[in-house]
Amino acid sequence: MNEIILHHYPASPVSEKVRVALGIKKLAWRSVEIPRVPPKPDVMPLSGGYRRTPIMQVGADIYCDSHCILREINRRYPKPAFFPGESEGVTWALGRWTDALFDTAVRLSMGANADQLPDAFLQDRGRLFFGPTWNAGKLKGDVPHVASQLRAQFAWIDLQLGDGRDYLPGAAPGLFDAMFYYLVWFVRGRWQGGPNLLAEFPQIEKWEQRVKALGHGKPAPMTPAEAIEIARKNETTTPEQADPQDPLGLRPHQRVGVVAETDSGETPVEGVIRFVSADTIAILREDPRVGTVCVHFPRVGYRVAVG
Ligand SMILES: N[C@@H](CCC(=O)N[C@@H](CS)C(=O)NCC(=O)O)C(=O)O
Repeated sequence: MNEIILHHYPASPVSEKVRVALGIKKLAWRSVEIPRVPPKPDVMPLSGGYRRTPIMQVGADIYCDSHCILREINRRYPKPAFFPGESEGVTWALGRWTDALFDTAVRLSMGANADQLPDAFLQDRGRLFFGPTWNAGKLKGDVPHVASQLRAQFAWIDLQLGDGRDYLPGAAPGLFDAMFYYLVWFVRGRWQGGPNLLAEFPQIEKWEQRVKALGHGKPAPMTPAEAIEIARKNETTTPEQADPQDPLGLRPHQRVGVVAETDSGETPVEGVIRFVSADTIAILREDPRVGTVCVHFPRVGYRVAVG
């Protein structure tokens, strides 16, 4: 049972990053559609409370956050390369930049659409992305400023593509394409000013078509019940691993809680450490519907609390 199962919904931009990455790897995968807002009753037994999208499942291993997902896809399927031209380190670093730019794009889209968005969605995302003191009026007033931030940073990529390369890493597509494409996809589709802003960047627009043509690999639908059954029937394939250099002194069998290091009001996921490294932490947890699952998180951007 080594199938990749992606828990996502079509309109999710971060899922689009992962779908394009699956396209670059030309992979077959299973697609479980999940709700856009909580409650997510068929996701929580798998993730232990992590509520963001997307989540990847392989058997009884659950991967939270696109960075963890992309690392795992690359570990399982090294070819075709995510990093043509040996640019792996810098690509992960650029992923942090595109994450920050995603927050900028969300600010723009929510500010511009605040009056049209369903209230439940607006309240949920406002709290999640902008913290407990967020304010729709301020978001609306900030739209021109935020557009100026996005425009200047998109211009860097247009400039880079201007040297004649077909893809961001060079002649062949790579992970950096997926990491920037989802922003273009989001800005074009979810902000009225998007098409106009993008029209300023002819190199980005030509590249956008090339990346779109890479596709999403081969998705086939799966029901949430099937995914839960797969988790229940399988055992984790993650080995126990310690890291003697870990700055927090984390070690296997310790009970911990893991949560995104933002003021987003998310619940820590609790469990017992199975695997710890500089990049990843994986914890074992139990749930009556799925038995024991191993939930993986990136270290960067996540806080681990012992006890
Ligand atoms: N750092 C996370 C961010 C994921 C994220 O914010 N995703 C959005 C959707 S694109 C989300 O979770 N929205 C709330 C939800 O789906 O419940 C990652 O890279 O996966």
